[in-house]
Amino acid sequence: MKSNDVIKTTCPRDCYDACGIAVIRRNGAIAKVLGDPDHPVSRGALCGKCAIAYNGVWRDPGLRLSQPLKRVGPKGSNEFMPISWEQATAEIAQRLKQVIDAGQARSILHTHYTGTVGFLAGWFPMRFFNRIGATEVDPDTVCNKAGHAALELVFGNSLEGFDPRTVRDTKTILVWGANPSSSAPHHNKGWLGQAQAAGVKIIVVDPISHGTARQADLHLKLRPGSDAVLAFALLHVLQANGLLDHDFIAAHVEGAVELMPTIEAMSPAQAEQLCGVPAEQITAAALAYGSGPSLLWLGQGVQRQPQGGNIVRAVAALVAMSGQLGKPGAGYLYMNGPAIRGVDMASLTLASLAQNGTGSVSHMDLAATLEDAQATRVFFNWNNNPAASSPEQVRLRRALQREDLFHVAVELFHTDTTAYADIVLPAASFLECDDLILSYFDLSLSAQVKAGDPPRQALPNTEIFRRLAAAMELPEAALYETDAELLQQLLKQTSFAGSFSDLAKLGTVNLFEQTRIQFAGLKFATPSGRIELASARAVEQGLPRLPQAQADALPPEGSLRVLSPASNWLMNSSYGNDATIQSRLGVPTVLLHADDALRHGLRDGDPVLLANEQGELTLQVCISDDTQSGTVIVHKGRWSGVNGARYNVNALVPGRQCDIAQSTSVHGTQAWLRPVAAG
Ligand SMILES: Nc1nc2c(c(=O)[nH]1)N[C@H]1C(S)=C(S)[C@@H](COP(=O)(O)OP(=O)(O)OC[C@H]3O[C@@H](n4cnc5c(=O)[nH]c(N)nc54)[C@H](O)[C@@H]3O)O[C@H]1N2
Ligand SMILES: Nc1nc2c(c(=O)[nH]1)N[C@H]1C(S)=C(S)[C@@H](COP(=O)(O)OP(=O)(O)OC[C@H]3O[C@@H](n4cnc5c(=O)[nH]c(N)nc54)[C@H](O)[C@@H]3O)O[C@H]1N2
Ligand code: SF4
Ligand SMILES: [Mo]
Repeated sequence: MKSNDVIKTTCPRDCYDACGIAVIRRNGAIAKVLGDPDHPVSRGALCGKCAIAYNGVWRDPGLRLSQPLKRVGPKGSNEFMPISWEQATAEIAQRLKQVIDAGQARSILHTHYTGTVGFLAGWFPMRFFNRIGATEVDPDTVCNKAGHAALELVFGNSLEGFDPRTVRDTKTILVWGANPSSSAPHHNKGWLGQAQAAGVKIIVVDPISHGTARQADLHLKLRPGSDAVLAFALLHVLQANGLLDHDFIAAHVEGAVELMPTIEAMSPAQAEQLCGVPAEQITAAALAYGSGPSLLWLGQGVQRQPQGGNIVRAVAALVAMSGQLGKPGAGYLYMNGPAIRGVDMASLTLASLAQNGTGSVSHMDLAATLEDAQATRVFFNWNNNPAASSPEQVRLRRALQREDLFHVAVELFHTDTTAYADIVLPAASFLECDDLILSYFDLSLSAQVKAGDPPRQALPNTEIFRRLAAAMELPEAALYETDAELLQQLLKQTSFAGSFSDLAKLGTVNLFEQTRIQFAGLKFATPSGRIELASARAVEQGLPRLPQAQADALPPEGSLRVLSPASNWLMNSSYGNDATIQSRLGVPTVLLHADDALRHGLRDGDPVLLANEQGELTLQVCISDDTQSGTVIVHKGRWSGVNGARYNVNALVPGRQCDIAQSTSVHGTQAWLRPVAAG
């Protein structure tokens, strides 16, 4: 008789924590998915949502897709019949060839994103799309592109963050527009909690009183979209108190002198008017941050504002002019990317396979692009659920009903998006294939290890795209490399000396023995080689040369700002089909400040319509001081058909681009409240 055994693997969600997982197997089958007690981050516990989902929906044979399906009912009806892999790949290949042979390869559109951040399952399929010359819906435009583009302008690199271990030399941590209590629960309790216990001062800048903000030493609860004003006021206090680092500025910063008049004009009292944060809190935060050494955790929520690029450039000025960079205990983190660990993404995605180039569109234009019969003849979605996650939800779902659109979905589950597909291909989950995970918070490398078999005919993303390449008779060997070969090649690029099976035994390794200093040589990949607060490249992009001290106007009378941040119980839209998660979530709510509730004559538990020119949602009022007057919260990621909801908050979100890189401005959404009609 076989005994129990344990497989160490890694959570591949798009999450700062990258938890180590222990899969308990009984007779070779997965019995339980738990946190790895030996893992430095998870320390034996997964977050609540994954503990439920990995032992629920993720392994529920009744809910997982287990064979290729072909649509038999009208688009959106969710009526399918099973077909073989051969039939599915042959039909897809035939349609793709038709389009490519007609010189219309660019009208093959594909979306992909956060289903998994595994290197193979997340990026190998790009080889196929590059080879056929398809158009990619730029994934980051729905999430974090503005921040990347702005940091790229200023520092020449957005993918080099602080090494979290440097915190031992830190006095203050500024958490700006991130919500670790929800998006990084282990680092919230572990890294941040331990730092605070050791005397590090934690300051949070966020319009919402989330868990991390409530635990912080100081919470600057600013108005949404007013961050640039706050950043300039903090600089004002530094200037007034001799805390600007003039030596650092002289040696490494472009544009500081040009910014001085704006800094001098933005007193804390003036900023209080514009961003709603009491002047004395601004002063206290500036003195703590400026004294340093200080770390800045620059989150992804803040740059989803209409002026997200300007905000990030203004906050970057705070880092640069206070000299909080290039020394122990200082730095900022947006993300730690693969390149620091030696991994060359381009070697995996092979853009060089594109013989006639490829195309790219923003997620903000997805609905319009899908509507256009010339622009989109074929649509693929893989690792992505755009009918739940992307803006203009009503319009987007209508576009997906186009009878002449050939739509292929590669998924684990029937989702809001697969409902419209012509062919659905069943994918293996992370528990069912090997992969590599690189945390974007620290500098580790982790193995994702196969712990069980996929349901019936489901296959890993990599194998699905190898089969599609074969059905299309594409000749390039790179399209057929095996997972084992890919893993070996990637590992070779890192400083890890062993094989994949060596890494699998360890689970996670840190690739740097010593704490790494961010931008240690103070060399920046900008045209000047310096930190560019004044940026000629910004001007070329139609942006101001310098960050501006501006705040968004308040919503017009009768309107409210709608923030749609992450829920503790969902990972984007993932897990929304798990029954236990659904009971934790309860009915869809709108969190409303007591002042707004009073103004609208609403009480806790009342049903209400939240509407704008995009659409409307029926929600239950939840009066909460998490939010502030003028701003409501509707969490992202709900599924249709659950608790009576037809749409989620993205039915209210326009496809408006923010000020940079065609990125999302989801947190600039405005809507109004209406009573639900009686009867
Ligand atoms: N209103 C509002 N909307 C938002 C946001 C917001 O703040 N507010 N945030 C945005 C952000 S930050 C992001 S990143 C996007 C994310 O949007 P999405 O990328 O759509 O994320 P998910 O909703 O989790 O969908 C991922 C899908 O991949 C599937 N999947 C998981 N593993 C695999 C696999 O191995 N193979 C395949 N083929 N599929 C797999 C899952 O079942 C799931 O349906 O949403 C954005 N949408
Ligand atoms: N539980 C859970 N965890 C997740 C996800 C999830 O859906 N659920 N999604 C994952 C993904 S894809 C991502 S990208 C990461 C992102 O994780 P984070 O970087 O933590 O970013 P968000 O959680 O999107 O937003 C953080 C905060 O931005 C704030 N914010 C909104 N507008 C403003 C503003 O104008 N100014 C300031 N200062 N703050 C503002 C919101 O109130 C929110 O508290 O989280 C990941 N982790
Ligand atoms: S989603 Fe994040 S917190 Fe939850 S188990 Fe995965 S890595 Fe850990
Ligand atoms: Mo994201």
